[in-house]
Amino acid sequence: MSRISRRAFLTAAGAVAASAWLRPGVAAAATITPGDADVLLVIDVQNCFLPGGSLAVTGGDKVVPVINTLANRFRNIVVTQDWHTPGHVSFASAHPGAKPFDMAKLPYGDQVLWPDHCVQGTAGADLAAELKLPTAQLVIRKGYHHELDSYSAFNEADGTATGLAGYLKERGIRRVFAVGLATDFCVCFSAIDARKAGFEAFVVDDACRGIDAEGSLAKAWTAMTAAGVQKIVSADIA
Ligand code: VGL
Ligand code: ZN
Repeated sequence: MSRISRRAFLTAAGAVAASAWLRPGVAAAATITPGDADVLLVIDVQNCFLPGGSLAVTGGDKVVPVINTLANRFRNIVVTQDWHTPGHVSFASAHPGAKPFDMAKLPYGDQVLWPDHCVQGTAGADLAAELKLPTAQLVIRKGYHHELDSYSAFNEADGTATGLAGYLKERGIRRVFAVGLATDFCVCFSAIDARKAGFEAFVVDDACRGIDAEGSLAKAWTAMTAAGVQKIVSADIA
C-alpha cells in the first residue's frame, strides 16, 4: 500500500478494521480530530429549508444542535447561503404551466423546478436563528445569477467557480467536512465538487437531512461514494 493510499485508508469510515489489522491487539480509534487543514462546511441551514419553510426538508431543524456542537471542534468554519433573485430560473413560478418538482431543460442542463425559496434579503434566506457559529470565517452565497442555479458551494450549474476552492487552498485546507441541507442536493454537489477540486471530503450524516424526491437520497449516496466522499457521523469527530 502506498503512503497516500494508506493514509486515505486510515481516515476512512472503515478505519476501525484497518487499524486493528495494522496494529493487532491495539484498540482501534476511528476518531477524527480536526486541525488547521480541516474545514466544517455548513451548507444552507436557512429558514426556507426548515419545517414551515417554503422548501422544508423533513427534520431540517434537527441538524442545528448537531452542527452547533460540531462547530466547537473546528478552527475553520465556512457557511453557505442559497441566495436567489426574485423569480429565479430554478423556481417553478418562473416557468408558465410548471409545478414544483417538475424538470426543465435549461441551457446548462436539466433543472429541478423548486418552490420559491431563499430569495435574497428575505427572512426565508436567513440562517436558522438557533445556528450558533460565532467563529465562522466566510459566508459563500450561491445561486445569485438570475439564469443559473448553484447547488454546490464550489461551482455553479454551468461549472463557474464560486471561489471557495481557491479560498480553502490559500488557507491550507485539505479536508472538507460537509453538513447541512439538503443531503441529496447542495450537500451532495458540494462534497463531490470538493473531491474534484482535490480535497478529501466527508459528509457527517447525522448533521444532514435530505429532500429525497424520487429516490434522490440513495442516488446521491451512490454518486458521493463513487466520487470518494466518505460518510461519517458526528460521533466520529472529537
Ligand atoms: C437546495 C434545492 C434548491 C439545497 C437549494 O440547499 O439543497 N435544494 N436549492
Ligand atoms: Zn435553491
